[in-house]
Amino acid sequence: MPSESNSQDETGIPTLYYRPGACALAPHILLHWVGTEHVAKRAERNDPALLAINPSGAVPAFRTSDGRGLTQAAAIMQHIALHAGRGDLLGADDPITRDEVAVWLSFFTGDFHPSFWPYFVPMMYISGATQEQYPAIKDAGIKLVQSGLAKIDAHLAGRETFVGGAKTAVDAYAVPMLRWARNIDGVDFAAYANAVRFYGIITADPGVVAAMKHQGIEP
Ligand SMILES: N[C@@H](CCC(=O)N[C@@H](CS)C(=O)NCC(=O)O)C(=O)O
Repeated sequence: MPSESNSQDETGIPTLYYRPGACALAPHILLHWVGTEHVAKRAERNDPALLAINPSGAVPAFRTSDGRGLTQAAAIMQHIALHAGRGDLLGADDPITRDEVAVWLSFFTGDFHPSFWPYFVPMMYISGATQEQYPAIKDAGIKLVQSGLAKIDAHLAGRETFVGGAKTAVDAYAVPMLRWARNIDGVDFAAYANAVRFYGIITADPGVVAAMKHQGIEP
């Protein structure tokens, strides 16, 4: 189990900035999988240490062991895996697996994650939106989430991991995404049996359990 703190930055120790349950949970899980000593620090949007890395205040943000600031979950996960000599978590041992990891990480970060935005922040989608317009905007987001879930569910038929026969960064990223999907109104997560089965398996993983416990969240 890697040593982990919630309260302080320590020189030379990589630091992940997160908010509970946000997509930063994915690199947090990866830090546990690789066993790297790290600090995982809850950071509100106005936290100066977070803003120094990402002026938008979005998480995840990451301070590397040599002091560089990184943003973007996929880039942070690649750094964590490669820095720990765990290229296998990116499919590095096999060119086909590597391509598939890239495809699924891009799908999750570029397609599926943004499909939740109309639901979570409907006010972003119409200038001067009124509250009466929110249900229609949220409904559009729910349809996007359902479409993504159908694709995920079909892919997971007969599989315990997204790519190849062992865990990769994709499985870590799937955790916060499927957790959101099962917790929003309007999505019948139970209807996606393969996704439900995968989520049950992955949330019993010790690294996932540890990261969720640190963030104070339940599956
Ligand atoms: N493309 C970015 C997306 C980051 C993102 O949208 N983070 C969300 C949380 S999941 C966030 O912090 N949003 C701004 C906010 O909550 O104020 C990534 O992959 O890291």
